[in-house]
Amino acid sequence: MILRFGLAMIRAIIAALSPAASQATSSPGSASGFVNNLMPQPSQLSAQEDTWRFAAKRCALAVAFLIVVTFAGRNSLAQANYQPSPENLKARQEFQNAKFGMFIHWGVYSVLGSGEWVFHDRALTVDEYNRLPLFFDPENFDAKTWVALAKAAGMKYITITSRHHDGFAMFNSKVSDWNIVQRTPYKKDPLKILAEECHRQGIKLFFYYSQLDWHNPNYYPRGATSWDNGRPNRGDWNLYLDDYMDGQLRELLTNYGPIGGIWFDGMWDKPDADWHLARTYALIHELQPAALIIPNHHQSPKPGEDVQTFERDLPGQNTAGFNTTSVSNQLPLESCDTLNGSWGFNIADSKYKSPAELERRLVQAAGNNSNLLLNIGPMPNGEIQPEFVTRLQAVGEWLSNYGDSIYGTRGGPIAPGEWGVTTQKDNKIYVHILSWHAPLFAIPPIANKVVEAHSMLDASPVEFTQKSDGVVLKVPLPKSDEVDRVIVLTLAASH
Ligand code: FHN
Repeated sequence: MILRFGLAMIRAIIAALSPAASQATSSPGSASGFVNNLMPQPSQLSAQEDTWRFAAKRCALAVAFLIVVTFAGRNSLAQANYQPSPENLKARQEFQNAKFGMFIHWGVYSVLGSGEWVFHDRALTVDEYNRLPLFFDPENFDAKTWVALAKAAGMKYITITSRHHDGFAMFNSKVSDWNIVQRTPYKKDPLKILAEECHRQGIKLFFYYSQLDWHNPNYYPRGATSWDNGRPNRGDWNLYLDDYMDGQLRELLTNYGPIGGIWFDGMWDKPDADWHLARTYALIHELQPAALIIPNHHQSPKPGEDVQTFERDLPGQNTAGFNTTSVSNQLPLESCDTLNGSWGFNIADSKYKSPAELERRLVQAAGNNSNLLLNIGPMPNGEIQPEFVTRLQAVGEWLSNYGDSIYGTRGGPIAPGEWGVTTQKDNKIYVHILSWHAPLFAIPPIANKVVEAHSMLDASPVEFTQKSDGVVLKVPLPKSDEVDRVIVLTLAASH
């Protein structure tokens, strides 16, 4: 619309500046006279008038072009000139303080126990996939147990798939009947139940929302992951974004109380498409200013986004091949990973990470100034498999001793390395030693004077010497099952 408006403006300005136009309005004459007036002969204009009009026309064109570029860019790219509201800035701080979240991939795909990409991986048709919801009846789903488990693990927020790439809404959506209430024997809205329980237990709830859709015909032109699954070779992209997607987002942001934010995924399927981000981001920030927009598009952050997230890697790393962009020093950071190797329930995946690996991962995330969002894929009956439960509980136990060195901290003053990381909070630096082999441990210089050092394990004092070229800590060798030796350094107040 803005583009059309801009073009109309250009036309109007040119017409207004055209000598023919002024002549035409001053002496309209007959129809044929009007046409003639639009095409004045060069001889009719003085050279001076000609130059002036040419310059004015160029100037008007430049102004109109600027209007078009400014507004069209705003519409098609992202929420330009976005100024986060005070509520949003506060929510960002709280998000950073939270440090540890539970990621949940749960959908009708869980029935097949083959992960959330099974629709695509088996190249099923839409008609075939439509049968799946008929078998989804999570009779043992108990929101209280899920939220209690997150809390026992020391997690402070939950991010759950409101819909994945199959487009199936795991909530009561009026926008389409492709949803859990209308298509499954369960007939209830688990997100509503979960949201209420999260509010009761003081856990923030975020909704994962896939922009990529393998089911809706209006997701057209289709993207890189498409296959011939029986959808027609036509569709209305604008309808998909503005009516369907924004309609569902409006539901998620109005029917579930205050939510933590929206975790977007799937833009990478059509990286060059116009996703109407300005519109969608503005809608979210308007409905809930404190809701954080967390896009997993694997690109640099765009205006309107509130958190930069990294898939299967810490910020700045790229072992998984997703994270090629630089790390923002403005936005809160998050890194997501799986507890075994899968996102959605995978019956054949037993590659569970040990509690020690998970704890290490959490420490490394915190030392890299990032949150860790750790994924589990519940089973189709609504239960969380015991292999996940025991590991999460073990991490929670570890956090009950070491939480002070994680929650509410930011990345510390020393660059993370193979040896470990530092975190910091107020006048404390937490030195997390993840690997050491000698009784003395040296770290680079710290600006403030260290006035005290102790081990978090048993509060025993740690001997240290601080010189201009660094701090040396005397650290007894680790116990065989020790994951992280945390030395707390207390700093003198700076003058
Ligand atoms: O394709 C998805 C995948 O299924 C999963 O949801 C992860 C979570 O970060 N994101 C996508 C891949 O980037």
